[in-house]
Amino acid sequence: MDPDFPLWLRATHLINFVLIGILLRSGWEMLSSLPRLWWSNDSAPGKEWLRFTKRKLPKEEGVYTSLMDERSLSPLIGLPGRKNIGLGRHWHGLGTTLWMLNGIVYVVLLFGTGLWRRIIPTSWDIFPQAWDSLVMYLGFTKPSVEHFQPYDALQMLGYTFIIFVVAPLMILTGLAMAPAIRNRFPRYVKFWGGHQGARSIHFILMVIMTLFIVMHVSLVFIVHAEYNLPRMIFGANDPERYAQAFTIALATITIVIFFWIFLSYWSLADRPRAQRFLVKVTEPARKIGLGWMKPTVEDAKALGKDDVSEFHWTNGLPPTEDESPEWLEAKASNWESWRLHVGGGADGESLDLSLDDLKQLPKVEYYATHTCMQGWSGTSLWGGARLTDVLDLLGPRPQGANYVMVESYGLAQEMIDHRPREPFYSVLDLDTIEEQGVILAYERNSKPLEVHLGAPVRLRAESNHGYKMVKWVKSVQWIDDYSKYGDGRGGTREDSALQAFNGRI
Ligand SMILES: Nc1nc2c(c(=O)[nH]1)N[C@H]1C(S)=C(S)[C@@H](COP(=O)(O)O)O[C@H]1N2
Ligand SMILES: [Mo]
Repeated sequence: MDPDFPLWLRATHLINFVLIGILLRSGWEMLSSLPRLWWSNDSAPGKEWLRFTKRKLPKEEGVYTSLMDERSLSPLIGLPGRKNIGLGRHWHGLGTTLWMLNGIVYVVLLFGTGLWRRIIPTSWDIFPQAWDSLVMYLGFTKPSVEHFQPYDALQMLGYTFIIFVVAPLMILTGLAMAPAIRNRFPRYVKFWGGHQGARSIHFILMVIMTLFIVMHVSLVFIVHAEYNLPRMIFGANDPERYAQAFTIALATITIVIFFWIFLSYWSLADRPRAQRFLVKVTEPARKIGLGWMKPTVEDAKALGKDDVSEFHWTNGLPPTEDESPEWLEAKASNWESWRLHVGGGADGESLDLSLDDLKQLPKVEYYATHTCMQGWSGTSLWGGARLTDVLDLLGPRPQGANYVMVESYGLAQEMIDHRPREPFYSVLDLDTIEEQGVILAYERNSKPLEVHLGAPVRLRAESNHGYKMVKWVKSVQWIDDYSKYGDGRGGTREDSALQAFNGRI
C-alpha cells in the first residue's frame, strides 16, 4: 500500500462525489423554481442576465406570481424533481451540512499529514509548467507519466482553485442568501452585490464546479488511468491492478448515480415522510448556525433610500369575491370596516382592532430586503406596528402559549395534491416574535401598503424568507402548538410545498 493515498483521502473523495451530486441536483431544483438570474436586487422583469424559460414576464406589478414561474424538472435531473422546491431546499441543506463536515475533515487531514504540499503550488514555476501541459492537451497529446508527482502542474492549479477558491466562495455566497444572515450582517450581503449578486455568483461557481467535475472525471480515465485508478481505489501505485480498479471505479460511479436518482424517487414516493426525515436531520444545523443571530434591521444603516427597488415581485394574488367578500367590502370602505382579530388571550380573551387602532401603536420603520425562497428579492422601507405590541394589548402572554398564528383573508395559491384551497396562514415561535423587524406593516416606502402586497396590513418577519409573511392579515392569535392546524407543519407553504417551519435560510 502506498501511504500517499491513505484511506481518509480516498474516503473523503468518494463522500465528496456523492454529496456534490446531491448539491448540484437540489441546486438545479431550486433554480428551476425561478429560472432567471439578475444582478439587480429588484429582480425586475426584463432585467435578467440569464434565463432558462421562454416565458415573458409582464412588466406590470401584481399580476403574475413567482409560483406561476416555477418549472418542473425531471426527477432524473432535479432532486427531487417535479416542482418540489421545499424538498429541494431541504436536500440542499442536508447536502451542504455534510459536505462542509467532510470538507473540514479533508482539509484538517491534508494539512495534518503534509499532503497539502503536492496540491498547493509553492513556486511560480507552476504557471509556465501548467501552460506546457495545457498546450499538450490542446494538441490532443498527454504529458508523459514523469510529469505527475503524483499530480502535474495543471492538476495542482485546478485542484487548488476548486478546493480553496471555488468551494469557499460557494459557501460564502450561499450563506449570503440566508435571511437570518442578511438581517444580522446586511453589509455582508451588500458586499456580494445584494441577494441577486450572491445568487448569480453562486450559479456561476456551480457552472465552474460542474465543468471541473466533467473534465476531472474524464481526464482521470484518459490520462494515465493505469496509475490514477489503482491509486484512487486501492491507494496503491500499482498499474498491475488497473483492470480491477477500473471495474470498481465504474461500478461505484454507476451505483452513486443510481443512488442520486433513488433519492428523488424515495422523496417523491412519500413527500411528507421525506420532509419529516430531512427536517429532523437538518434542523440542528439551522438552530446552531442561525438561531443565535438576533436581527438588527431597525438599527442597521446598511440600506437606505438608494437601495429601494423600483419593482417588487408578488407571490399570492389579492383575495377574490369567493375567497373573501369581507376583505373586498373592507377595501371598498377604504379599510373603515377592516378589523384585525387578536385572539388566544388568557381565558380566551380577544380584541378586534381597526387600522387606526393599529396606527396608534408606536410605529417602527426600517429598510429591509425581502427574499422569496424561490429566489427573487426586493428592498423597501417598511412601516408598521410591532407584533409584540399588538399582542400585548391582550395582556401578558397566556401560559402555554408558545406560538403565534397569523391568518389571511386570502386562500393559499395551491395546496398539496391539489386539494381545495385553505386560508393562508403562518406560525412564528416565541424567539422570532421578539425579534426586531417582526411587524404588522401597513406602509411601504412611506405610502399605504399596496393591495397586491397585502393591504391593508401584512406580516413582516425579516429574519425569515417571504413565505412566513402573511399578506391581507385577518387575525393573529396565541396558540399552544401548531400541530392541530392545517397539516400541522406550521404554515401554508410548509403544508403545501413542504418548506421548513424555520425559514431563516
Ligand atoms: N395571503 C398570502 N400571503 C402570502 C403569500 C400568499 O400566497 N398568500 N405568499 C407568501 C410568499 S411565498 C411570499 S414570497 C410573499 C410575497 O410577498 P409580496 O407579494 O408582497 O412580494 O408573501 C407571502 N405571503
Ligand atoms: Mo415566497
